[in-house]
Amino acid sequence: MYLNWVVPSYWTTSESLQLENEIRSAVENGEFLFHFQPVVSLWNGELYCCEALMRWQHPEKGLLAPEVFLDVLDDTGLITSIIDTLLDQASNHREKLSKKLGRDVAVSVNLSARLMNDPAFCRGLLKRLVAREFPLESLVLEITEDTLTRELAEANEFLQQAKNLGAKIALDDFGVGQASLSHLRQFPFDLVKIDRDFISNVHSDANDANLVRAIIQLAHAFGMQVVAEGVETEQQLAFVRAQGCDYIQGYLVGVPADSGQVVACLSAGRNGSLLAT
Ligand code: G
Ligand code: MN
Repeated sequence: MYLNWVVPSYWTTSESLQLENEIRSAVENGEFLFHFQPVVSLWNGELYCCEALMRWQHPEKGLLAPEVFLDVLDDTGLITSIIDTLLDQASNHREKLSKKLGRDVAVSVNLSARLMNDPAFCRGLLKRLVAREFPLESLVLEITEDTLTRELAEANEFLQQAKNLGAKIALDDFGVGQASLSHLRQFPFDLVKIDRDFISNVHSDANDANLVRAIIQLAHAFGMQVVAEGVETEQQLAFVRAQGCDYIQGYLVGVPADSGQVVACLSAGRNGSLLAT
């Protein structure tokens, strides 16, 4: 399902200036779009939600992954211009999915540390969601650990507000980066997503297996549910399932694809079942 996937391995200084300029015009030309990747319940095999993942439909280079452009979008603040595209596409996708399956399906969106620590952005985000009549109980907000290392007060207030309105809050890429166990007591997350770095080696590396097992137990002790990211093989699935993991995401159950392709793959008759239980 992957299209022309091009990820340059490095950029020189002049290339990165050129990249910034290209990104500015790409924003103006509406070249950024969102793909959606299923997150599947291990309890009933059904689709739980779809994560919106940003892509750049570059006119010459094809479809580019976030690694190529996300830092520039974020550092320049241009990312705030994409938020309406995100909310429009997430909202449409949620409606199409829910219609096809005859039940509410959530959509999850990623919020960078920069956005979360911008009070005006946080206030505006809630207004935009309300304006779109987006049911907050069908929204998962994914935040990365680096959000928590900055001044938390404003983000915390926004996250609590969104949670009070029914949104679920997920701690993304748990275990890599600025990991601190104290984050788990700083905010009542609904979900913890285990980074795919840990999942990929659960069968060959006893340390990774121990870490994944411990993270699942730890999150459950806090009343949080767990998503294993980057599940690619039946062995990885069997491992996380045996540890009581709640959800999986990864190529085994669905690659990120455009909304139409994801909806077409789901069979309404099986209630969006993607996995045998
Ligand atoms: O680390 P992070 O969760 O931000 O990575 C998200 C990216 O990982 C997405 O852009 C997606 O294309 C990719 N991805 C999603 N599922 C898998 C998977 O099962 N294996 C690998 N290698 N990459 C994945
Ligand atoms: Mn994410």
